[in-house]
Amino acid sequence: MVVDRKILTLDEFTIQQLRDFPQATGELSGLLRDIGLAAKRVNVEVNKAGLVDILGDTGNINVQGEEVKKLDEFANDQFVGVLRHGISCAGIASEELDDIVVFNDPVSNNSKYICMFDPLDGSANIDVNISIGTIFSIYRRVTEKGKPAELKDFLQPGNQQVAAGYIIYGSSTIFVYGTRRGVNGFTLDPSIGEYSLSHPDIKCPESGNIYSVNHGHFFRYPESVKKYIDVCQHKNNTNGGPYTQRYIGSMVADVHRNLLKGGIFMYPETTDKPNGKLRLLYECNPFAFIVEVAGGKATNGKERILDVQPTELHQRSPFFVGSKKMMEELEGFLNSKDAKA
Ligand code: P6P
Repeated sequence: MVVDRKILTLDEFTIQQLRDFPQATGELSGLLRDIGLAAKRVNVEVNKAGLVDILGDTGNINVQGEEVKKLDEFANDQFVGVLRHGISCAGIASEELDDIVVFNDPVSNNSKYICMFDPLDGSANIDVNISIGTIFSIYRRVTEKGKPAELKDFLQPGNQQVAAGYIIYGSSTIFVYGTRRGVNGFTLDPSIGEYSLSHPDIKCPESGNIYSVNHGHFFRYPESVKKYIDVCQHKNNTNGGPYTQRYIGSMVADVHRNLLKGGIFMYPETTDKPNGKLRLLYECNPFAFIVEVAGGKATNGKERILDVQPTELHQRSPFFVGSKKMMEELEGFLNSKDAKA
């Protein structure tokens, strides 16, 4: 039997990465495997949503003041459960939980990583069958191993991320993660129940023609952002062709498309949301890390977003992310003198 070794599973890929770092403990591989397992369980429910009583609201409101969907809660339970019972994570933070969860058992306390995630981003789209996703971010803890993790392990700038990724539950289920060595995508093969390498060494095209923004908020955006959107509507893009606007209100789907095809995703601050809507720690930073490793750029409108020192677990941030040349064109407007007026 000829085995095609080119089609590596996620586990084979992460273990092969260990070959290049003999001193590595394999903990990161284990953590990614745990996240992948939880995502498989979420995927099963997402794929049959509508057939079973898992759609709709729980009647609860999360720390963000948003209605908690049954699938949100289910997804959160899967990730917390797998990571708590794994051996590679000292604690987690989640969009669905007010505070950090420190696993505080001898094995978990001896883990060197913590993980933050949005267990099911875009949940408002669940009931209408639009692609949704899980976003995760992994840091090395800064507190002493052997002791319980603390809040300071989570309030690290995004430039300290060891790895970040997302799972998009769409026409297929794709697990994308990046480390400083690169970004790779793995498509879930239902026939073997494994994620198989399908998008090796993802690079974000330097330019593109897609701009993603919610036009419904247009008149509440800063003037500099309005001017850039005006360019997108009236002028050719940095490739020389016309722009196209694509925005489906599910960040994982919008950013995944732009990462592969080239484009820019914007969730600016507005007059009614001066800090924007998206969360810095488990939405903005993971995608900023992935897109930067893939060759793109990410900012909060004022600075490289990965350099922002977080102060609160669920703090929000304006967010602009995408192809290098498109981001540089946007920054020309954001940094212009009248933008600072
Ligand atoms: P708006 C989904 O609720 C989400 O957090 C992101 O996935 C998405 O990009 C954004 O909000 C959409 O927000 O205000 O455009 O509906």
